Amino acid sequence: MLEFPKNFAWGAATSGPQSEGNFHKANQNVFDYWYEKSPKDFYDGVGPDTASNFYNDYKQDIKLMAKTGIRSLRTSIQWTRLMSDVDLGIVDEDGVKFYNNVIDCLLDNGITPYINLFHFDLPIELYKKYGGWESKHVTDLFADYAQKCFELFGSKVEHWFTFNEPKVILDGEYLYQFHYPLKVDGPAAVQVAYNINLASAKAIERFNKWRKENNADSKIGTILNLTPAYPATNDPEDVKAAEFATLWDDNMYLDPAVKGYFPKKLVKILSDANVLFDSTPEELKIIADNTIDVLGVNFYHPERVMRPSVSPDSLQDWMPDIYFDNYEMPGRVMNVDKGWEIYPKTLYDIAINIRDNYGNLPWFVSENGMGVSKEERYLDDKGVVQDDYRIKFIKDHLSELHRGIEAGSNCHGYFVWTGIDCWSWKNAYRNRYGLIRNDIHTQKKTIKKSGQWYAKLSENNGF
Ligand code: BGP
Repeated sequence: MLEFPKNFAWGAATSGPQSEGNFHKANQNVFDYWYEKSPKDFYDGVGPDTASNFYNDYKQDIKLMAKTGIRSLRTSIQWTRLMSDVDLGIVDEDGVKFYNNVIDCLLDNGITPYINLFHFDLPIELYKKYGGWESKHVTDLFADYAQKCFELFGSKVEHWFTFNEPKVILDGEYLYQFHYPLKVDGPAAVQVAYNINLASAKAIERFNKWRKENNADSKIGTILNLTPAYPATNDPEDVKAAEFATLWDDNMYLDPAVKGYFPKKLVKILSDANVLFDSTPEELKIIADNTIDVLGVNFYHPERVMRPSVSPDSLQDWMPDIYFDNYEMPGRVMNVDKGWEIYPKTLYDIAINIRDNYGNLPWFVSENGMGVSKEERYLDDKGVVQDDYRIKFIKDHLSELHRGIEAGSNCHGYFVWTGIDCWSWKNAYRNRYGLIRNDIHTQKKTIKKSGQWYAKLSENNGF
């Protein structure tokens, strides 16, 4: 039996835009807008309007999650639901009531809320007016919104997070065209990365002030998807490529969040390439002074890289992947549906990296899970998904995490992605990740085999 530390948080993660549905929502975010313009860009033409109907079903959904052993739920507040005017920062009473109801219902069911403030859902108005995260003004609007959240819900919420996966914002919106505005602009991506780090630090600054004034005991962090890169060989050129990929994908967010400054090596590379972000000493001081208390790590798959096939100097347009090529290791284990490698040992490597290079900061796995398409294939005659592959995936990752904890890494929780099958951006309902199945035609929710297993895992504090 692998036993986890006392008070280990067994949780699940989701987000507002992926679960709630757009009922009574005051404003549109980038996805609502994009879907309205071009539904064909979304898998099966399914948009965010209903998602998993959490807005209407939250009481029943929370009870079901409690039944599957979920003792902490990470979800997000939607800026576009909380505010009736995102530019002026005016709150919407229906939005405030909804989030109060959800938080109360979680607490009544013995589930601790972990509240994130931004999960890819930029209000479209801020993109149209100011250029979204390309604009520093938006970083101030974000800090105002964050402060409102602390004031409104801070008496009940002890775990706060500023952003989910900033790397995906860059990849999807500015580099590889899978999220609106579908740009390909390397230098803009560099500035966006900086601005998001700045926005996070500004929100933490407000939080620290609020916490002091209210004598609160709560904590704030950020959520990063870490994809450490392994070099294809020990050849120095491959090692150099892997080093850049890790600097770009992980350390560009991890270092400012935990240490308060950007990695010097990365700054030098960007500066040599003439694409360094615009910054001021005042902003860098805000970043230095407002680091996180706790880190959430989303982990799905590692990255394997090799030296680039073309020399970076011969290329005209700067893009981060001019420094490395992706490498498909022969024989690697794949989640075929998702096209992602399954390599649980990375979770151990992450645990050790945080222990040794990031001051053994308190952290937790804020997302990890197995996405499978056409999951109705695995329904038994009682209507229960027999998802043994998901149980195996979670067990394998927990084993590596446990090894990291035994080695002294300060990890205090594991949040599976996700509790209830939810809508996922462009992929809509293609990949199912839930411990609970959501029939998207009837909105009927049924606990899967993995959900029954998770309940025992949580009760026994191990497996
Ligand atoms: C993470 C996001 C989640 C979720 C998950 C699965 O990157 O934080 O929001 O979408 O990935 O994504 P997908 O359903 O596209 O496989």
